[in-house]
Amino acid sequence: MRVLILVDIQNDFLPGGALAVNHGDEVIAVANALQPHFDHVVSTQDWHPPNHGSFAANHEGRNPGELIDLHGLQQVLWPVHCVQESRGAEFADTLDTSRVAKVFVKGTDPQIDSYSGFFDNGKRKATGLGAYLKDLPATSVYVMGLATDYCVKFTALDAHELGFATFLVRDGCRAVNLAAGDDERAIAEMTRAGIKVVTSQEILQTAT
Ligand code: VGL
Ligand code: ZN
Repeated sequence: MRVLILVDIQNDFLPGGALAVNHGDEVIAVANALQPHFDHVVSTQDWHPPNHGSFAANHEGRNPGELIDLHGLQQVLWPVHCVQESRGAEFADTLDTSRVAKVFVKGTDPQIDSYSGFFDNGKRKATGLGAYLKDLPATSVYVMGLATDYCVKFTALDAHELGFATFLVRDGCRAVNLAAGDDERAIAEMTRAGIKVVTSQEILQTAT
């Protein structure tokens, strides 16, 4: 079974949001167009408590973009974003969520961040997405959403590592690009790992 994973298509990652990704809103149309062509659709949702350790505001004198050690792991500090129950954490208004069978939240533990939809950044706890996909059973997974260089990348890498044939929908992703070129570097890293890069066009042309 072919599964589409929509990564963090949430208000705070859209233009005007707390952690705005340039052109992040452009992935919504891609997500809506692709969903009817998949057997199954799931979504991840960044879902932080207000005291989350990835927020610069929770570390005195620190600013977004800085690196700290957070309980033994290197952590980029972010603006306060995707706080549980906030408007910024909601899925984009125009995202069609009617086909999303299940939402996997991540980043709920204040002590550790979670870029991947499968595990926290220390791989200490699973979100349940891996077991869920194996149970379906998913054979191939297509990953798209926000942001290419963080949550999309780590979700795709973990999917591949868990044994799913993994595809990155390139035009369905946009990057944070803290440093210029992070977008391309992330895609190169995924390609090197064995993830195949495809376009939504290619999927629609061969879709059932
Ligand atoms: C993300 C930074 C912090 C993402 C989430 O969805 O890519 N990036 N939290
Ligand atoms: Zn986050």
